[in-house]
Amino acid sequence: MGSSKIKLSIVTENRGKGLEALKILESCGVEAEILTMKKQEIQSDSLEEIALYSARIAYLNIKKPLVVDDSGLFIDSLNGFPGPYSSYVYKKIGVQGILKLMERIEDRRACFKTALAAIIPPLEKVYVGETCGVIADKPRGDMGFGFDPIFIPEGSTRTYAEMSIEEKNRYSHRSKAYQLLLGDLKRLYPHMWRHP
Ligand code: ITT
Repeated sequence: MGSSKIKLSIVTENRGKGLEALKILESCGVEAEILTMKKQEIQSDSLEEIALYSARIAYLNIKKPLVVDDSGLFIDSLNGFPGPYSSYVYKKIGVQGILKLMERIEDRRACFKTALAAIIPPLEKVYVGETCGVIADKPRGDMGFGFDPIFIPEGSTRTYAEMSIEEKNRYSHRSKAYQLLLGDLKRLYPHMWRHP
């Protein structure tokens, strides 16, 4: 215990996202904190580019090891919409708006994707996690955030919003991206680990 020298800042304005990340990192023994800060975002079709740009700007401001995640919901029958525009679309039309667009559409397949940009000098890298599933017919559950009430991951019959954080983390796009980061951290920064 107590040998960790790096504290990782999870930069986000989205508390739900921050809590998921914190649980993943802490359960693996990496010390982390949520830093509630508005991300500077560029407009791009690439989540990876958006996340990396946001992480670089955040690093210039706080000069501490950090992660930024940019995520999106890609719906097959809508040609990947809302994808990188998920934040805007969520604010404008929300879960009900997506369900309306999906009315009478039989193909309900969709994937959530996270691009997780980490700047832990000298490491600067983007990790991608993806979980596919289907869009539910109606919202279900009151946990989580964003599009959680309408997304049912493959292998479950429940929406993300019907799952505790721990359970969502067993399926989620975000946790897959974090697992890749954790693999690198174990190799590169053994001193970050409280439990070597
Ligand atoms: P930050 O940029 O401050 O981190 P944000 O909520 O804007 O927070 P994103 O741009 O990554 O984050 O998210 C795009 C949208 O997709 C946003 O409306 C989220 O609510 C939604 N979203 C992202 N991850 C999600 C998840 O795991 N479950 C449900 N919705 C999610």
